[in-house]
Amino acid sequence: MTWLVTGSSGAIGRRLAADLAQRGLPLRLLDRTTPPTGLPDGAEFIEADLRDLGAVERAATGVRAIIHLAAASQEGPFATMVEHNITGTHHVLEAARRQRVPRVVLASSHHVTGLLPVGTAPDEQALAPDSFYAVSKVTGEALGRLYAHKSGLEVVAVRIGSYRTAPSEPRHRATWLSPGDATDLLHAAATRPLPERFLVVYGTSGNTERWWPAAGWDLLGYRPGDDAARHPATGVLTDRFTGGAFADHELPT
Ligand code: 15L
Repeated sequence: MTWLVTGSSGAIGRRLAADLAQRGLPLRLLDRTTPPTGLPDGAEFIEADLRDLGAVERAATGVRAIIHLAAASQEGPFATMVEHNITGTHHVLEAARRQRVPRVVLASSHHVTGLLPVGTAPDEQALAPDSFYAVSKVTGEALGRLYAHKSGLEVVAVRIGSYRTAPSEPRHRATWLSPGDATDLLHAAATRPLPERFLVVYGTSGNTERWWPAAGWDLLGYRPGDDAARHPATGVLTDRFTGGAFADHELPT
């Protein structure tokens, strides 16, 4: 059965789609723009906007898992976050409920705890969003939990760290998520049996200096292959908060 990937033309989506296609998975890719690098062999592409619930529902027909990556991925005005991230995530979950898609993986963000000072180990309750963007991701997690409870969907929210080909700033020693590890983690989140219908995990590589717990990794069978410590040093950490620059931005108007 088909897998649906939203935001498939973005950085994570393009690499994920290529990797999943290589694993032989039938893919339906959804984005507002066609991928600049072309489609993986055999993948179907749907040009659609997540604000259009009907289009999202059609895309979810006959799907076994949705990996929902599409989002405004930087800080921006509150209205933009509501329109694209909160409404977009609601539409994905609602489409999954209507089309009886068994599993949805939500790309959340470590910024949901970005106002915790560096060195603080968060637990699942310790939400501290560092931006309007992070508030939209908190809301996405809340919607995921609600739909898992009320509709029988299984939902895994992955709090993605810093997705980069290689660490490039001091905080990436803790926050880095390599492309290969991202594919492994998102694939596991879409397939592994879950003890409960809702799960939240942090998404980083196996960084020796990581700040966040690995809770849920064993459950998903996620064994990261990369560690930022194996890359050249990136300088001295000056960030006070785990969210880095997001925590220092003024609120946009
Ligand atoms: C995120 O969640 C953002 O979407 C991305 O643009 C990066 O800035 C990343 O976090 C990060 O903090 O490195």
